[in-house]
Amino acid sequence: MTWPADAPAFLLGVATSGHQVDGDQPPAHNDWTAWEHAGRTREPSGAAVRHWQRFPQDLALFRQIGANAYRFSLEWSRLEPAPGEYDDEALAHYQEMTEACRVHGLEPLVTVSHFTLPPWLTHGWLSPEAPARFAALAGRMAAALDPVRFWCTINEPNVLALMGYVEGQWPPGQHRPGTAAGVLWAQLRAHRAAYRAMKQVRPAIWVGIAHHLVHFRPARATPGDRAAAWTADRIFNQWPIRRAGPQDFLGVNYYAPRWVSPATLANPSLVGPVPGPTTAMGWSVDPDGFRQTLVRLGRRGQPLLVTENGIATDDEAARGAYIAQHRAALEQARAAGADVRGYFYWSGLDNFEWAEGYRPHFGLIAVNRDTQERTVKPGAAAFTDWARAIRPDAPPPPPR
Ligand code: IFM
Repeated sequence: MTWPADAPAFLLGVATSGHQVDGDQPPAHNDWTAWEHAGRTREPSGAAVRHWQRFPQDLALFRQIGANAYRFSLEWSRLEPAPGEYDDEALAHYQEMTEACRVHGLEPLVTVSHFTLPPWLTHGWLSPEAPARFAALAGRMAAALDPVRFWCTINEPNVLALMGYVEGQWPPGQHRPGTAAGVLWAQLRAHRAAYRAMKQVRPAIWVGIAHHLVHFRPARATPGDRAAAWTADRIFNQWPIRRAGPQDFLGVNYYAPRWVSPATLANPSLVGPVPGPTTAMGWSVDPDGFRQTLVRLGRRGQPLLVTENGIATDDEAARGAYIAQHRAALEQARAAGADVRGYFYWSGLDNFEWAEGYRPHFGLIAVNRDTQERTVKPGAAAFTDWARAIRPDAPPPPPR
């Protein structure tokens, strides 16, 4: 695949997803609004950060902190409110957004599906028509959103399957590992069909999946724990990558390691037990796990895009350190041969963190949800430092 000649050589961006930032979606809008209105989250997403209306201002801020790229997602329920019926106004909104990205010097990377599903897909990804309907939507969007050259079909298929069908904390709230495997497989089939549909209309675009990768570490230095870490890596990380079919790049969402033993494998959870200090999500900080993940993945010989990496914290020194350490880890992985073409910090804005509501603060930009006022955080300076190293015209960093 040829990298677009006029795209930045390295995409340094920020990421968001529609449901987490757009706001003002009616209760029956998608599976998440229904879940929120059933009281299954800490609070409902409500007005979120009104990115739907305020995206021009937000894009200007992303550029101001040094980004040259922006990853955001489409909302399937808005685009296809009933099966086969597409909404022109929603499409026009996304066309405006992608054009605005260009105006602000941000290369758009668009995710077609980031967790939320339309209510008419009654069995979610297990609905027999889901892969074909999804592929039809993806093909239409690739054709209609002309300036977009980088796409993720689906965000974190393994996390959706785990949280919705094993842990039961996300819709549809089930505890059925066997079904989770089917949900993961359905998403991978949907990706394959979408990939074909998108490439048919725009052969030169780059299409991948944003894979959530956990760095599994053995809880103790015993053969049993090592085998558990190896098994967890095969099932959670590698299986989706191998079975997804064609991907022009491997999207990497990396946050944290997890320590595993045969006992924790039997009771899968993304979180804990975690030794040492943790972030507001209870996740440990492990930049070397990031380096190792990139180096290992890089051996597959495919370009990598870090589609998400970030920290939930109110400690801006910790945010700055997290970014600087993960930047160093990424640079070491590149020096070791991993073909990493970009990095997107999660997130550009504080936003709705699913079951956790608005409490975890991942953003480089804080949002006062009463006034919707935006403030660049001191921790963003580490991101701007990085931008200035690759883009000498980037603005000076915000005060630390
Ligand atoms: O907020 C999420 C995002 O939607 C998917 N990746 C992980 C982030 C932090 O939990």
